[in-house]
Amino acid sequence: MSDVLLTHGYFLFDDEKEMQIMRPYPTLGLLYISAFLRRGGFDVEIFDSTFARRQQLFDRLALSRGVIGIYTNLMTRRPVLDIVAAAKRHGWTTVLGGPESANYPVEYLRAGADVIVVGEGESTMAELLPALAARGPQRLHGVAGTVFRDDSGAVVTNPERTKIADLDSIPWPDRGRIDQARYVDVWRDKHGMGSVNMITARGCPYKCNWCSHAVFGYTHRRRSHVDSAAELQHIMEAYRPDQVWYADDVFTISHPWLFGYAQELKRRNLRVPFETISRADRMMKDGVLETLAEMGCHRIWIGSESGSQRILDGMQRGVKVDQVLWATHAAKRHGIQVGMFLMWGYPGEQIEDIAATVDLVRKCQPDIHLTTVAYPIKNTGFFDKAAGAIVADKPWAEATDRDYRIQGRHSRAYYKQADSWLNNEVEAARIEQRDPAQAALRRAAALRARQSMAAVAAETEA
Ligand code: B12
Ligand code: SF4
Repeated sequence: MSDVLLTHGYFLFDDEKEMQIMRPYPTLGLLYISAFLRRGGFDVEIFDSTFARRQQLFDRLALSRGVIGIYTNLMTRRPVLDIVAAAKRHGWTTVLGGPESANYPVEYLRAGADVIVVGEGESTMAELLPALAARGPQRLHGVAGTVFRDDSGAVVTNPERTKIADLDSIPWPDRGRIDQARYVDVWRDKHGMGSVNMITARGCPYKCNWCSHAVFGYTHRRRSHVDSAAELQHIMEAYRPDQVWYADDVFTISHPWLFGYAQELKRRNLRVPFETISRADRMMKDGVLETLAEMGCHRIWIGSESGSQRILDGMQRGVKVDQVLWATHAAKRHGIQVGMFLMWGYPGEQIEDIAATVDLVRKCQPDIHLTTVAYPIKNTGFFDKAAGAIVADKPWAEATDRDYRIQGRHSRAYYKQADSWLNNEVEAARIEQRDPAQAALRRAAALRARQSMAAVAAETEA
């Protein structure tokens, strides 16, 4: 029997939307923990639920008992609770980690979990597993980075665990223990390019106030150029993807690091197409874009969020609208596709702010733009700001942080109209020269959406 069974609550085949998009990646956190524990002599089993059915996991749980470690994020609350319940029925000790359980330790303990690991899981798990074996789940006093319930049922929060100072000291994610090739194949079948994810840093020091910092806090730690490039080389040799995705929070956060990494890749004759995400203000140099292009960057995602400076400032985004405009044009000039992430419905947003966003995206003409209606994640500045107006329509166990309703905010239908306004306006500008008649139709559709929103806004204010 293994010392720990690691799994997560994401089942691709239950996710209709993702079945259309089909851009699955394995959860790196679990793979990091597996590699770290195995290096320390622990026996680790991974049940990667992505391509599995829930019943398969439940069948596995029925076969033996031991310690199960489950990754949590805000989308997987219900499946995680179901896994915890099934595991408990079969006599397992349940340990949860990741951002969601860090935000709701008491709720998860109440729902049957035995231990919540807050923060990085590697060293905590290495200390926790022997402690569980020796003392059981109710006597974990002193195991830093954990929350548990003692014999009397009282919740005990141990001190924080010190973060790993040298990220090069931990082994690379244990991709060999899952069916990594299947992820690459799925990507290749659907998008013509097999893809593998990796990270070169942990944590982000910026304070955008809707963003969850539950795991890494506001720290920022980087791996060395050499260690990152060596992992990339290994990925290419082992899985032969056509691209990688650097899942860093802000890939171009440190320009000296970026330039050094590019040099290291060149030295190894390694030019791998990739996509990644950044902030416009960390792209404000032609040298950065030029380097990204030379390294193989074919698409950069920019968290643009809003075209209204007032809203950006309210979000504590720390970026100027003009920087977004500059960065998108500069990326395109260097042959890099641009994806823009946008957010509707941040508190205080008026129709003029939406107009500013439409105007910005029209001018930027990104290759892709994606919108979300802002939702308050627990323990973020946005959550605290909106706290008095947040309403939970469903019980905690049946909902996610995405289901919180903010009183006084417009309906989903309203933001669907915002999408229609945006998409039609951006498309009209794109085809203007080539097809003026079609552009006029698009513009008329944009106007209709805008007018229907204005009518709703006027009604709400009246
Ligand atoms: C890559 C990524 C994605 C990818 C996921 C692909 C994948 N499987 O990796 C995609 C684009 C699909 C995605 C989607 C979403 N994401 Co996302 N994503 C990330 C991102 C940028 C990196 C994840 C990563 O690889 N981290 C690196 C590893 C090393 O860190 P880690 O996973 O946290 O693991 C460590 C600890 O958490 C802990 N740990 C992890 N698992 C376990 C398990 C046990 C048992 C233990 C003890 C410890 C433990 O130890 C690990 C190692 O130290 C994070 C931000 C971040 N920097 O982490 C956001 C993040 C996880 N995503 C977030 C969100 C909100 C989403 C979406 C809901 C967005 C949306 N609106 O649709 C969706 C949800 C998708 C879904 N259905 O589950 C939030 C989660 C917030 C929350 N409270 O849950 C984060 C934190 C971003 C943020 N800062 O707000 N995401
Ligand atoms: S949104 Fe991006 S830049 Fe802002 S705090 Fe989160 S990870 Fe950092």
